[in-house]
Amino acid sequence: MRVYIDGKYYDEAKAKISVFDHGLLYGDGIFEGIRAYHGRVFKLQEHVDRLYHSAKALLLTIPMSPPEMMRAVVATCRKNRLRNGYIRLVVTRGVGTLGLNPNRCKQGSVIIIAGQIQLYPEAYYRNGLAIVTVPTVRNLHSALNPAIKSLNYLNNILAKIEANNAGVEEAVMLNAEGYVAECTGDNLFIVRDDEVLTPPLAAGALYGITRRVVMELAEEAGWRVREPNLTRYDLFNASECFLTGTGAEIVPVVKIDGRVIGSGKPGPVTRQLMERYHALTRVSGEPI
Ligand code: PXG
Repeated sequence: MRVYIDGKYYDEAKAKISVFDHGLLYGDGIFEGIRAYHGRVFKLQEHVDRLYHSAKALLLTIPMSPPEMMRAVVATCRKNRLRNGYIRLVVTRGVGTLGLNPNRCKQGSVIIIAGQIQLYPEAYYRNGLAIVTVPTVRNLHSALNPAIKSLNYLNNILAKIEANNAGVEEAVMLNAEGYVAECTGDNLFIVRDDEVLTPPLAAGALYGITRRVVMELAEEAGWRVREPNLTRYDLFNASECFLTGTGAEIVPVVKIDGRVIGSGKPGPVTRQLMERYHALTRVSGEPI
């Protein structure tokens, strides 16, 4: 594998970043996780736009333009002959001093890794996933806005540890008011009375690109899509529940905090959205 760092390609073993990079010292940086399907990068423009929005929020200057970034991603895929896989795009604040002042960092670093991703095991897509709500509250948007896809993912990692301790793979994170925000690496949806519902972004969720695609697909299929605040009670009494994310795609949820959701099997709306999503990934994206 050849890894892109600041305009050059390095062998995996030589792809290294300084220990004085503020991305390492403080989690001061941003990232994107992108998928390639059938020789096309899926929703590349949307991921690059979100990257630049994260950068804007952190006053982080990315040392290249968005079109240059798109070309670098495609070029890295080509270099690695990647047709189906996962692209991790990272921008760090760059090398600075041991103090946290970001102004001491002269230039940000851009890293592009084109590899593979471990999806959830196939059985979860067929049979559904059990998840739990966890005590770790989602970051307040007034503290560290969950819309920023920053390298500081400890809030999510703490929740993931709590999910693992409970013997499940994913955690539902609530915000400080107790409303559902999202999961540690996925957005959450429920189906109720022929409506497809997902928490509003202001509840403390990442502006998920898969979330947006799924909302569009659901509307096209004729379901009403809304973004109300949701409580645990709403999740327990949903007829269906599923998670969305670049890595996970659409994964059905059949149990939350021990409560069986709907029939206890992936529901018809979820299954139809999964089909429509896969169909879209077969035909759409930036050619490599
Ligand atoms: N919420 C959070 C906190 C995320 O990190 C999503 C929602 C889904 O957003 P997208 O735009 O991907 O639909 C994410 C994205 C991984 C992995 O390795 C995680 C994500 C993406 C790709 C891989 O676990 N999270």
